[in-house]
Amino acid sequence: MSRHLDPRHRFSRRRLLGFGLSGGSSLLLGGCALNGFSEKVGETSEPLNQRLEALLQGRGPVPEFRPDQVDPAALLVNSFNGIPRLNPASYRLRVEGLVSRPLQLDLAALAAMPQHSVIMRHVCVEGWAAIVAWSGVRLADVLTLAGISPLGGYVEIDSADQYFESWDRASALHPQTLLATAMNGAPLPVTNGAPVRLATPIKLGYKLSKWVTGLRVVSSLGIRRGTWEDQGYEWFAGL
Ligand SMILES: Nc1nc2c(c(=O)[nH]1)N[C@H]1C(S)=C(S)[C@@H](COP(=O)(O)O)O[C@H]1N2
Ligand SMILES: [Mo]
Repeated sequence: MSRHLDPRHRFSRRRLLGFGLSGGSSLLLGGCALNGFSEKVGETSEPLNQRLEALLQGRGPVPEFRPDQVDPAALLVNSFNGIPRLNPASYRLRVEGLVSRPLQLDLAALAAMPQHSVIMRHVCVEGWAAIVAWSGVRLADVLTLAGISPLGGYVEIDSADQYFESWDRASALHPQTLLATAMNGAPLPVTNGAPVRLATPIKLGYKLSKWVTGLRVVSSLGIRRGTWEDQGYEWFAGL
């Protein structure tokens, strides 16, 4: 756990966001130039424009692992503020902020939504990784149900242990980003975030909030960006 606090490791990862933004903006200029060009050449430039769209909207699906590659023993428990015990009967997931229909979803409502699984590598900056199978609902489905505003560029995530996170919209809407209620084929253990935690193959472990109690759609990032981010960790933390 000390590695999370050691400033020497703060910026050791590639700055993916910085790279993506500079690449994206030059591509955007390229795209504008191409628009005039595409009127002349017609269909030939269409695949280029589609590629540009995909880059601007975020990335596609990440390859997954096989069920026999799941390694339950490799998944360490990382909790920095104790283990909150939420009562499943009274649990509600709040969805608020820039949404047209604020929600309070109980576990039955989440279970009634389409269920998805992802088998992914969980990577913790402390230097361990584990292949885990998560199941639950897509975060995108919950945000769509709530009517996420086009102005909602970010999602803030509250947890019962006061852990805090904020995500970019594209990562939140990514089809492999789940609000997981099951792990490795069994109900999510309390130590791993029951009843609801975030799971995605596109971000580092510290972005994957456990014991999620609230989602708030916002138009810009606040002063607090995340429990670890506010101590110098990379905010985008893409994998
Ligand atoms: N609410 C909450 N979420 C959290 C944490 C935490 O302390 N509290 N730790 C994070 C870190 S650093 C990691 S690596 C993963 C660990 O998940 P696990 O305990 O299920 O292995 O949870 C993340 N989500
Ligand atoms: Mo971590």
